[in-house]
Amino acid sequence: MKIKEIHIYAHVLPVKNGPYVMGHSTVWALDTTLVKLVADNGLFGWGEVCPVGPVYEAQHSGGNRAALAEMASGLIGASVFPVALRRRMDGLLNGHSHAKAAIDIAAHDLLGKHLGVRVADLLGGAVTENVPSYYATNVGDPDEIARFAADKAAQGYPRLQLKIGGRPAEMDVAVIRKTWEAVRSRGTRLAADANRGLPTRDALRISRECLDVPVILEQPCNTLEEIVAIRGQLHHAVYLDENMVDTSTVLRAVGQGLCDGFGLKMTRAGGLQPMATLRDICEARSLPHTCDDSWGGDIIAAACTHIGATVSPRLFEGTWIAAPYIDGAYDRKNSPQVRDGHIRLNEGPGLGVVPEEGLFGDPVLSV
Ligand code: 0XW
Ligand code: MG
Repeated sequence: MKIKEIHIYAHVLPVKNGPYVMGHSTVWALDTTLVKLVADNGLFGWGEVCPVGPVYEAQHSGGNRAALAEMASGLIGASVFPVALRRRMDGLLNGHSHAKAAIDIAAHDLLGKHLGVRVADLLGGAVTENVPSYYATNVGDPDEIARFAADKAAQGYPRLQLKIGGRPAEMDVAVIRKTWEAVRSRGTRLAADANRGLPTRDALRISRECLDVPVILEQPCNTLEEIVAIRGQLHHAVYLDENMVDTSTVLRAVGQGLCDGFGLKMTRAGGLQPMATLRDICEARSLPHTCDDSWGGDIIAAACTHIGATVSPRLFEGTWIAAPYIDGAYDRKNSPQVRDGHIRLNEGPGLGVVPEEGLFGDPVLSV
């Protein structure tokens, strides 16, 4: 099966009851890019990439579309088998893993449809039909966040991620302490994600003043060097997210013991095929991790849920999807949604999501 046509679409996803507030940025609407691959046997597959604004990582929507345009004509006639396809993309363009991920996801969708299996089974086999999720709060007022978090825990979320950073450290200490008091009786797991937003001074203070709270510190500081410099003085487990820019960097972090787990991101990794590699590296060293992306609609949500379903449950920290924060589905019947803190795995074939015809208007590029 070879790629015959590529169609690229742009689509806006507004934040429901927005904005969404992180340590470094406040976003109201996100600009997503969808890729439709058509194969020479008439089957088609969908991929997606949607940065949560231009500041979260070194990617932006216009850049992703430019990278896709750069590769598109060179991909006509390429095999949809994921390893061969990744090598072909790497031969056409260096880097730009986020854009390549959209092609990789569409290829998995196509392959699954061709073989009559769902993507989770292509990736090694689902170990659950009900994938645990986690809720990420805004950076906000400690009492409000604690109340909100207690409500989410009561809805069945097994884990919560509190957004911190970009403000006086005592506010973040209060968010962590008050939320823990509000959810501890339920056994809800907690992470505090600064999204690179803390000076080492504040990360040290927050860890010291939350000594008795079992919270994971996710991506506390901007660079890996800053985190490594203070890691020995922190009282909490550290997960890396934004700094893990490729497989090689994850390997370095694992090999040198720089962290206790990861927030793995689908498009930063380059798609489902490299995500499966990262999943296996983590399992080899018993390192817990999430399987999510920074934002996106039903396609990215389905892709993250399929890989999440294959992770060893003892190491799985959940699949975050943007569905609770956005209105509107691409596929009303099969849109991945969070219910009782979990996401039902689509039956497939492929991703099991087929966007409604015409939803994204005319393609911005077709080859
Ligand atoms: C909670 N997330 C997966 C979604 C946000 O866009 C960022 C993020 C994270 O950094 O963990
Ligand atoms: Mg994170």
